[in-house]
Amino acid sequence: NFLVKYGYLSPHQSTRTRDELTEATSTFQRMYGLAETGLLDQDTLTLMRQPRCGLWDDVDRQSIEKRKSLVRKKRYTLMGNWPSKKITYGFRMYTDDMSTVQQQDAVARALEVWSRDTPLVFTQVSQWQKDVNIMISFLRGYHNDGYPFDGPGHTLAHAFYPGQGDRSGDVHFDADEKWTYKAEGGTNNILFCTTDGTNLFMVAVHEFGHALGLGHSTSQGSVMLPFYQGFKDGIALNQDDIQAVYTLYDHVKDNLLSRDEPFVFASPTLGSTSGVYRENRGIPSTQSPELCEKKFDAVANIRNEIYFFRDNYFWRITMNGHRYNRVKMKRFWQNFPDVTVDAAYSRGSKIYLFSGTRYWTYTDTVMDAGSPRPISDFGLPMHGGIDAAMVWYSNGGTYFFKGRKFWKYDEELRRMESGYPRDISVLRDVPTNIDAALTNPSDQSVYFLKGTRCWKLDDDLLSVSKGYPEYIGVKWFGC
Ligand SMILES: [Ca+2]
Ligand SMILES: [Ca+2]
Ligand SMILES: [Zn+2]
Ligand SMILES: [Zn+2]
Repeated sequence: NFLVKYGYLSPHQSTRTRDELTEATSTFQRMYGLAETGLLDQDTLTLMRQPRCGLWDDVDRQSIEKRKSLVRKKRYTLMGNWPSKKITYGFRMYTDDMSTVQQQDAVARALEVWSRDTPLVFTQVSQWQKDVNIMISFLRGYHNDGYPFDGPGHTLAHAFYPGQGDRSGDVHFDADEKWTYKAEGGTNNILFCTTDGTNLFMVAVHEFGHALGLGHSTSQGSVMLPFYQGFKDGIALNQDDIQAVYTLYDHVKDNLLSRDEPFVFASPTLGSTSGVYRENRGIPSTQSPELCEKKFDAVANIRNEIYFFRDNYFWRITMNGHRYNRVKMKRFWQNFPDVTVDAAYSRGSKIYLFSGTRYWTYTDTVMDAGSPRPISDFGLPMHGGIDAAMVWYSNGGTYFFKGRKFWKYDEELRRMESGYPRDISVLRDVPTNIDAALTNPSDQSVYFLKGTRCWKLDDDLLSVSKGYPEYIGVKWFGC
């Protein structure tokens, strides 16, 4: 039954030979890294019984790929795309298991997983608006789409690939599951420590992948693995997921006419495994995906050059735009430990590097005595570190950012200015939880970085400048 339901055996055959069953079982075992016995042994049955997504596994392509995988093949399948990177979503039917605010939050955070590392932008709209891309419903049993749910357990949800049909992009959650809400990072809060039930956020991350055009994956760590794995903190797309989104959407040009443009390729509906598979066209760029597709940990203006930090390395761009290759932190800053830089800023010959609740100061490339020190020196809270730091040229102040708060530090008096922290919403349209911030040496403007994009601040209006956000790669790396 499982082998038929998820695409391992054809449903249009009344009799099957033992060989066909063995072959189908082997295929399943091969795809998920089990011992390839061809028998329904304990490990195999355990995995088959796990709660999962209702869509088919992409059997033919993946099993063939794995068989001849001398070279690492693309481990994702593409099922179609929307004609725009700006994608709308809405709710048609809510569940009673939690408040609508919680459902909207879980969904918004799930979409944030998809927008964080990709060029996609999501907007919630009313269910009455015409042509909503992704419509969300909680439904039970037979619900008139030919794919009935199965009561509590096993099948948790399914979704429809992008296309022009009424249901395209729609996501259905099985209303017979007990859906739970848990905020990311909420593990310390006893109220959110639910171990039973099915986490809406986790399942939503997976189903939105289908609604964006991705099929099931067997890639380690992919959010498109079909089995439910319980709540995981800090879930993110893996490299294959990100590559799939770029392949689907990179060529999509957003303009006013985009809604009327023909779809680029065929859009099979749910259950089909005959999606048109496109070879990766590559990222149109002179630079590597390292610089065009990934976020940075921190960025700083040091002596009018921009330093981009990621994973113990940095890239440097001079004022006239010359780009230097990646350099290991400790090759430049003496004795700097193997930690990730959360934030960095510089004044004169002093450089301040932050990681967690500690910071290091350097005079040029020499570490100052006493480093590292606790960030409470600045009056910053001693939990979790900070998101970003910068010197704001137009007023000379040092600023720190964390979550939705920011502080202004008085370097003369060595304390935070009164009235801080303030809410980042006073800087209109600047996102919360930014990755990095700096004053750009070439135009003396403040830029906030988050994911693959940056926001330029208009100093006078204290709001985001026209034309932003822009891609970091486009702005600085010639992507
Ligand atoms: Ca179910
Ligand atoms: Ca950061
Ligand atoms: Zn799925
Ligand atoms: Zn359905």
